[in-house]
Amino acid sequence: MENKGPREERYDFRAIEEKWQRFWRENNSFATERTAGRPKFYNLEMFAYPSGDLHWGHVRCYTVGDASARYRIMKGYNVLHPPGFDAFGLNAENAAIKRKIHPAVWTEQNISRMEGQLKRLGFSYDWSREVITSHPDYYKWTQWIFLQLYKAGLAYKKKAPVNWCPSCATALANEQVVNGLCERCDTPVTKKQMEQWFLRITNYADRLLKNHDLLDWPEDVKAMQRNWIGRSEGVEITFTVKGTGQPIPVFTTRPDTLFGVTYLVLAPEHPLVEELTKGTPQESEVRAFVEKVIRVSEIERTAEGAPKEGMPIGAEAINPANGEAVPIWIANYVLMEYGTGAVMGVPAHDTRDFQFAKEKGLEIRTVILPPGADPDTFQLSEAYVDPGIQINSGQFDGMPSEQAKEAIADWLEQRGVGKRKVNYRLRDWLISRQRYWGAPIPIVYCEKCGEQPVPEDQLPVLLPTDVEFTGKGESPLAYSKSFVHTQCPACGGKARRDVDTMDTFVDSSWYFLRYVSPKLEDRPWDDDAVRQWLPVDQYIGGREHATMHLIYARFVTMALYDLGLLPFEEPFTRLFNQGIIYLHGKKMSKSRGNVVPPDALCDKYGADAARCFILFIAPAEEQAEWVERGIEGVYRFLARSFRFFTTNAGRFQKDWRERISSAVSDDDRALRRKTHQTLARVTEDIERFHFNTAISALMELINEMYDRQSASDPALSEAMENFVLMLSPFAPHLAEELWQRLGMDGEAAFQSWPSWDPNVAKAEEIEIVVQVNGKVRDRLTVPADITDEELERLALASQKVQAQLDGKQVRKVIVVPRKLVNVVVG
Ligand code: ANZ
Ligand code: ZN
Repeated sequence: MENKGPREERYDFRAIEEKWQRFWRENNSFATERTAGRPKFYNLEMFAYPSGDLHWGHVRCYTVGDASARYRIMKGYNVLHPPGFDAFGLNAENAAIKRKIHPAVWTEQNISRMEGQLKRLGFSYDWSREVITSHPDYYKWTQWIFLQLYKAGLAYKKKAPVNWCPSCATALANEQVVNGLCERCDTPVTKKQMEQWFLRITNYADRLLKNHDLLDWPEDVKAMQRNWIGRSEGVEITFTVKGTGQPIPVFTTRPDTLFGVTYLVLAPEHPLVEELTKGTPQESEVRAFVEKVIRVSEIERTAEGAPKEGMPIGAEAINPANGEAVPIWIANYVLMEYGTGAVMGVPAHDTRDFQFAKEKGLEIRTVILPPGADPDTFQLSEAYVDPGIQINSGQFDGMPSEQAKEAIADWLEQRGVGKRKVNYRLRDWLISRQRYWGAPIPIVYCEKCGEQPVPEDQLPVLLPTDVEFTGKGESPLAYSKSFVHTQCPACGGKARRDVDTMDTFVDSSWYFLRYVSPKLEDRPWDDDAVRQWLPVDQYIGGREHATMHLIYARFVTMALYDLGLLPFEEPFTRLFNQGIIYLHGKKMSKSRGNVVPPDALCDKYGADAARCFILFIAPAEEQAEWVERGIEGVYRFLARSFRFFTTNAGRFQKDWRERISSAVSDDDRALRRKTHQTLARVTEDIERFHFNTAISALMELINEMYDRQSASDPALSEAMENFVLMLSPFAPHLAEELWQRLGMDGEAAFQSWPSWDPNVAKAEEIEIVVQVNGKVRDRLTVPADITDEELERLALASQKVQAQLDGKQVRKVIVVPRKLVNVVVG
């Protein structure tokens, strides 16, 4: 029974939490140790964008990360667990436009607010290592990394049609366009010709794929990256323009369909289009079509079910396989940026081509017959896309199409009209942004010397302060005279700076390297510290970063490795994705305007309750709808735990280990069993990041402790001590308080994680008598806590019982709990 005496002390979480936060701060409790002879564990959560308030989505990520970090400390690791902010970005600038407050001021205000919220939640961060990407001592090194990539030929400038968000008034990387919409503001993305900087991530496409084998990551994230990279093996086949002989290479994954080509399609942007139509009657009509298509995004153009639009341009192409002339078309569904920007049309065997040919009245010629089909009567009602037998394919007739793929590729290669080729969907990473609040691109343009990198000793290229925020689509830096005009580092003559800033994903593609030596002034990182800490052992963050941050960071790490600047290729050994928190069915996020900050619940129930609650709400990897009232149950659990300890503190014996063997009562055995079972469960659950079930195991344990208060002091002490240690990763303030009140030395947070004795944890067993029609036929040894249903099932499954049944019907099964089962047959 719960003992509610008048002297009972209230669970004053406010006082407890303030006390321990002060203690941790004053003692630098979570400062990283570098020299300890323990294995290292780099535990990192994706750092936050300082949007103004921490919300429960953040709290979930950071609480999971903190439980993991605290557990690793207790497991004896030397843990690195640093905080930081991804502090550049558009919001700051939009706030500046709207509220006339400088982005730096807005950002710093938000950071200090969010720091306060993080500290209040009692996370075990080493605050001395905080990294803020908008500070010059950080972005100096972002610029330095750009220069290393530039010198290695991995950064280049190119004029290209880029994704343009008219609302954000900036160019976007392909990764930032989601279903044709701007990832930030959901505005339809258009195309615009611009000179922009790109990073050559495509050089790393194969390695980004291959290295997946090295990573302990969720399969779905790897799959998303695989799709994004989109590796595809095929053949580049050279068609020629009839009459002039100009080559038109096309990329196909299906050389086996080459004899079925009935037309050829160029992307509207293809350079041959203008050339072939100049001075022809179609010229103006073609130009009008091209202009219309160019403005539509790639995604919309190629979306399944999107209307296929196109027109013939009057010229013809020669198929190198059979010398046949086919009409050349242009169509919206062929993209200039993929393959060669030209496609051979095979309507019989490609769904898209089939639809297009039907609409445009183009010939459909079958060259692959389904296995077993009769060539004389076979009719296509839709594209046949599977393997089969070659027909109408010259010397390849009768060959299985899978084999013909290779044979035709060989044949084309031998004749010099085709070449095997691997293509990727992945595009080079566009990093120029026409915005202010980012790291300036460290390049200048000289009238005489052209493009020049800023010398490393002139870094950082500082953001100017004499800037107007217009949001009008040219970088605000372009209007800062003090910024734009500079000297050429090569000849000392007049030069202009690049006025764009870098995509903020460049900032976050290396921040995990900075934490190991965050204050270093003359280098981005200390090599010894890098060797000591990296790669990150456990990375924690949202799945939405699968194709942006997580690909970029891998690419930058690999590139730095190739440049000899890092001793490892993959930054994040193990990845955990916490599920998204929804509010009223929508993802909780600042940009959707539906954030709930943690403060109100922290005020009312405390940080420990907030932490346990967000872990308890659902399995950590699953999405969860935000329902506030669940916190009360968790709060009651903590308050009840506190009460148990205050009421029973007098019974606690520090030396219970020496006394425990004499404990033999039923209560003792039951309590000890529960303690050791809980240790086993909680340990396994934490290892697998199943924090919700770990917390329910602790709830069960405290219930058992209440139920078994008549157990001996040593058995009760064992339960109490282990309960506190297991509670510590989840509710660290309360755990520390209880630890102190038990009179223990040191802090709970730095004790060794307790182990358990499987013999003590083993379920108690009892013997059950099994009767058939009242006669004893068998005896079963079963766990004492077995359910009636399970007991009935076991009894009926007994061979001795089965032997008695002998075709007769079971009429009834009577279970007397813990004693007997009687099977009535007749
Ligand atoms: C002829 C053919 C016949 C094709 C057939 C498919 C089936 P993945 O797997 O994505 O690489 N293609 C090539 N370049 C294109 C471009 N720039 N824009 C649009 N489509 C393009 O797909 C490669 C296939 O996509 C190629 O193989 C080509 O169509 C088309 F029965 O060539 B195929
Ligand atoms: Zn110059």
